[in-house]
Amino acid sequence: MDTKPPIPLAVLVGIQTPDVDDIAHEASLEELGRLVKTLGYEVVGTLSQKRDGTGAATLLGSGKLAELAALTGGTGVVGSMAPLSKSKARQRFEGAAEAVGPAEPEPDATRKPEFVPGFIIVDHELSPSQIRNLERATGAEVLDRTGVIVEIFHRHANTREAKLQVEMARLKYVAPRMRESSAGGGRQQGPGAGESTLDLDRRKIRDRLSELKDQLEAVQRDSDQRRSARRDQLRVALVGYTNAGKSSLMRALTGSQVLVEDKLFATLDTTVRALQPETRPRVLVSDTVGFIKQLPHDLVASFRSTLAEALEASLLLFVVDASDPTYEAQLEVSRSVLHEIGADAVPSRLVLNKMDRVDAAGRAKLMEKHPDAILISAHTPDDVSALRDTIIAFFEAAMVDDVLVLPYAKQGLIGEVYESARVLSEEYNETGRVLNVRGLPGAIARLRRSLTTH
Ligand SMILES: Nc1nc2c(ncn2[C@@H]2O[C@H](COP(=O)(O)OP(=O)(O)OP(=O)(O)O)[C@@H](O)[C@H]2O)c(=O)[nH]1
Ligand SMILES: [Mg+2]
Repeated sequence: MDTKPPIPLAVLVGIQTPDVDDIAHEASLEELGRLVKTLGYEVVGTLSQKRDGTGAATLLGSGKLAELAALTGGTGVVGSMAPLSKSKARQRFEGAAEAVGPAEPEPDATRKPEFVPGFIIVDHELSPSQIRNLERATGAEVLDRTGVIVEIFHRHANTREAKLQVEMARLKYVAPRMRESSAGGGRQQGPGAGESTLDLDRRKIRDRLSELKDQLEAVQRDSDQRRSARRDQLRVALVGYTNAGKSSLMRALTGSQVLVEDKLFATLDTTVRALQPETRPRVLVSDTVGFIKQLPHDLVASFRSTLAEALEASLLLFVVDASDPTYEAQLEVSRSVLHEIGADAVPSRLVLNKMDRVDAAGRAKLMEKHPDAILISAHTPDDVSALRDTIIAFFEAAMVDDVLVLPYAKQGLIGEVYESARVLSEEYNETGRVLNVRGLPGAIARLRRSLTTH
């Protein structure tokens, strides 16, 4: 069968609290729209509500709620008798509990004609009961920003480590929502009677989480080993908001074919490649997962190890899309995530990217505001080559000259020396090969240790 499933349609709902101005509110909704698109849904309408607090049962006033329900074909009231089509959180949990099976968009087509939006996406974190109430009133499936982000990570995770991490984050997100939705669920019949389905589900989730934790630890031991083999190498990491152009710079700097897409969260795994043309010693560049505002806390925690690459770099290139009117807010978010994972102690340089889309006046303003920043377009080879020079200069400044003696019995280690330091000259004496080297102090100390131990 080659009939494509219909594209799920969605309505966006923005909640504007008094602390958020119109521009930020619009930008946030626009970003949510892009996230929803990344998920494969089509946005067919947007609705905004100004709100003093966000604790209300449905978050929306009755007028807006009726407006929304008219779009989705619901009743507009939270009547307690209105049944939920089927516990959505439960369906999602069942999907989540099956190893890492993809949960395709659930086109909640039950009873709905194709052109009626089946999804409502709220640009705010919702409590489980707010989700339930909104679903009752609108007849559509409701997701909040966090739910969308968790879902994107779930679909895009590639490596085993990322998959395990995302499944953990997803279960943690789904579990409390499931609790509420299945709270009315009956008791089990037969064996195990007395244990409600809810208890069973909770136990299943707990078991699965501890299983995932064990698997993750094993995978992480492997990657820790790989990382420690790269310790003391010259390493720079590209970090920053999603869609800022990190992978584009990675491509340009290393000649690698990493994925570049005009999509949020195109990259979910860290890639490491050598700076091209190659230097001596080599400089390794890491491309990393992008940040976004309100990144769910569990995802921040679970991506700590993906970002461990960045943590161990000697230099962070903080990439920003300078052509985005909200770049400063994005910069703020990225800074706070890096702070949260403890990476703010690593030396960093601000890279204002996409300057090809900024006019002369904008450029002047940026230069005044960020005098130390590197202004660049990832699409301009001269800019990329200047950035390469900056990276090299950073490491050169940190390098020291020293002398290492490679005993004749240890000639096999010469490759290691060349890998982590630059050999300026060498001569032979009665003890072995005497090498004048230049490298990072840590790398030289490590080499000296391996040359003198037996
Ligand atoms: N005009 C312009 N577009 C750029 C520039 N750099 C990147 N882009 C575009 O911006 C979009 C996102 O680029 P990516 O390199 O995938 O961004 P990223 O930071 O890796 O994004 P994630 O992996 O999603 O976090 C793509 O469409 C790129 O072609 C630039 O300097 N100028
Ligand atoms: Mg990327």
